[in-house]
Amino acid sequence: MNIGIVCYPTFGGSGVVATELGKLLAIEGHSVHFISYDQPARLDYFSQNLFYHEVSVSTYPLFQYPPYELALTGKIVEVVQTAKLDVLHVHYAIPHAAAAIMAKKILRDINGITIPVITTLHGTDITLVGNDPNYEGVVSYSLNQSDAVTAVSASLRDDTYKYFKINKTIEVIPNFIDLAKYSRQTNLTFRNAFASDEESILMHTSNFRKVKRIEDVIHIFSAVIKTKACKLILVGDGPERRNIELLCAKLNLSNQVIFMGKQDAIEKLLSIADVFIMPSETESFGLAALEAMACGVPVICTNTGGLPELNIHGYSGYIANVGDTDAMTEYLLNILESETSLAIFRSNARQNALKFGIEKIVPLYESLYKTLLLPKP
Ligand code: GMT
Repeated sequence: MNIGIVCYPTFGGSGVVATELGKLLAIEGHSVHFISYDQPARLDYFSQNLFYHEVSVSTYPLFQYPPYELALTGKIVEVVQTAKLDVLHVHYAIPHAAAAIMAKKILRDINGITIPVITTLHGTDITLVGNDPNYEGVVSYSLNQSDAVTAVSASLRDDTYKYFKINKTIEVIPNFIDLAKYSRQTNLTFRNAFASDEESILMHTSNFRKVKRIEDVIHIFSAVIKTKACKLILVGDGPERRNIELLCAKLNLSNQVIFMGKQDAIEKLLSIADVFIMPSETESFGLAALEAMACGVPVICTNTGGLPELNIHGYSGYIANVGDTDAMTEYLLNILESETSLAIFRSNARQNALKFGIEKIVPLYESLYKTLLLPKP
């Protein structure tokens, strides 16, 4: 098949999922054409089956807001024809679904070409951004006009039905992970560069947006170190980073909290962590938590969105109410109570991640593409 994938090129979850999906489809022999405004961050190697088409937006003094969506629509129309795409898979509804639907109609009306469009919803496109009254009508229309819509968790599917007027079935296809790449790689020298043998390592990775509630990570850490010697490693960058640095300074934690910034080899860092903390306000799936579990790191998270579909309370980690840092502190200390307890949680975390192996989930997308290619009865 010739498959077009539209995504954000950044380190954010939807871009990562789209890129990893495309890479595996290419390994299986499909030709995969990425369409984005920059080279996707995880598109980090050459393959004869992988192609990248850049969307460039021309500026003009009149444009306070350069028309990215139109440039994207034009690029989709072009790539569908030149690469003879069989299907177009767009990740994140805004503005990708709307651009894809406009391109689909142009191709049908002007070029006589039919291109099936699959829209995959990732989370904030529905829960934070999408239900803004300015977008709601366009998002509902674009989803209803898509040939198939998928959501990365049952919770996100239900939220979509709640916030939008959707008249079609939304299929749940959870996110996935490459279990060979994401597995614990013990490296004591690397670990000792961050913490002594007596200290545990707590970790959080994110794009440092408000929705991640990183201040809760800091409050949990400051409570945990009263009982257990620990270091906290924060990976990623974003708008909240400065506030969090200031909070650490205020609480006198600057020497125990390490800010790593954006990192590529996240599996190496996760491999030295003992517990992963994700206290998000909302989280449709929590790919970062899955990456941690695959590396054998138990997860403390909130009971929001799709997280309870991913983390099993008392098995692969613990789940608490949003903002309940006392409960999260208690659960975390419970995991770290003894070497035996930590070893059990570690092993359970990895075991739980096995359900989301890339080789189990990617065929679900492939069979969805195939259904859309069948002639309509
Ligand atoms: O909020 C982010 O972390 C980025 C955002 C994205 O689309 O890039 O993540 C969303 O999609 C990820 C991949 O499906 C999910 O794992 C995240 O849970 C989801 N984020 C939220 O719902 C806040």
